[in-house]
Amino acid sequence: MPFTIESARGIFPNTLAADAVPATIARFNQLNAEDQLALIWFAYTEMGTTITVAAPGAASMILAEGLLNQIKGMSPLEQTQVMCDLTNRADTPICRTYGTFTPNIKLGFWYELGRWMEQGLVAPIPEGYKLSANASAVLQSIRELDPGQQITVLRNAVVDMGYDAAKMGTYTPVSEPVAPPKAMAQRTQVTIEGVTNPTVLSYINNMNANDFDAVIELFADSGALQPPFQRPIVGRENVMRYLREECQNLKLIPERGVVEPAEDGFTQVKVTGKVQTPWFGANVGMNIAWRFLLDAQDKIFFVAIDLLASPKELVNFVR
Ligand code: 45D
Repeated sequence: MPFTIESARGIFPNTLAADAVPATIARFNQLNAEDQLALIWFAYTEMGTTITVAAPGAASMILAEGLLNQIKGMSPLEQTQVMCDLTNRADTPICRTYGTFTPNIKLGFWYELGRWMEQGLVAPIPEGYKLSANASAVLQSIRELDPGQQITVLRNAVVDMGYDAAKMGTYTPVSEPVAPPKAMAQRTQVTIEGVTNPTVLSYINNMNANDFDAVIELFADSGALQPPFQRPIVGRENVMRYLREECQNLKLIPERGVVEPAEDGFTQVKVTGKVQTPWFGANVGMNIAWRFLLDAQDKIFFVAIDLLASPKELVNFVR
């Protein structure tokens, strides 16, 4: 039977993803808005003592500026209400605007609000706020995750806030401008122990160069990319939009992999290694697997990116 996107998702089924991340988010979502806000505040400030977040690029700040200034001009009570609305995904003008932001703009928005909360320009989490027992338990679970999983929980919490853009009909997403790809002289070439497949190498090298035109050429027309804990993004046009909106300035550091024939002349390749996000740079190396399914023409029919459960998974090539 020929592969479908659905069946392709099951290649290398023994890959253990960090299920603690969606499990923690599900528990977080059960909490009331005050607890959610205070919990993120505590998690973020505790994290900040060991790993620092890089200031967002000027572009994402400018794009969030309108909302930020509107909030800065409010009374403390109104400011708290806006933050609760965002957390509750309420249907308000501010929540709708936030909903049009791509993840990096949402993160930049909260980065700035967090600084203003520290400086007293925006209503802080009340001094001595006591988390509920459930919220304390969720915070404790977050403390026990590895840094790559912690930052994924925080990112997902931020991405989920605001009014759900899927309910908005047509809208223009607010996203950072796409920087030109790296100059040829500045590009790096990776080597992957056990993998010489040119499509896979080219995928990694072009991602690292922000050369999304070259990356998309590697995909089959109806090819798909599945980000961690998400449904596959299907088709070149959709994948290209995702690359431009969410994948700038990542650093992919593959280490090793396996290449095997699959049905219908397809090839399956699993690569493991680290990925760094521009938000944390070399401070946080996420343990990642790429599970590629290449068609007979060596085009990417499917690639899943998994956040791995533990560093042990970096050497797990059991099928
Ligand atoms: O609510 O090959 C306050 C793909 C309190 C592409 C706050 C990839 C109140 C293909 C503290 C103010 C992309 C899939 C909030 C590879 C409150 C590909 C603020 C993988 C919210 C490899 C909180 C890429 C703040 C990966 C400011 C895996 C939180 C990328 C900030 C992963 C959190 C990137 C930040 C991750 C989190 C980035 C900045 C996980 C950033 C996380």
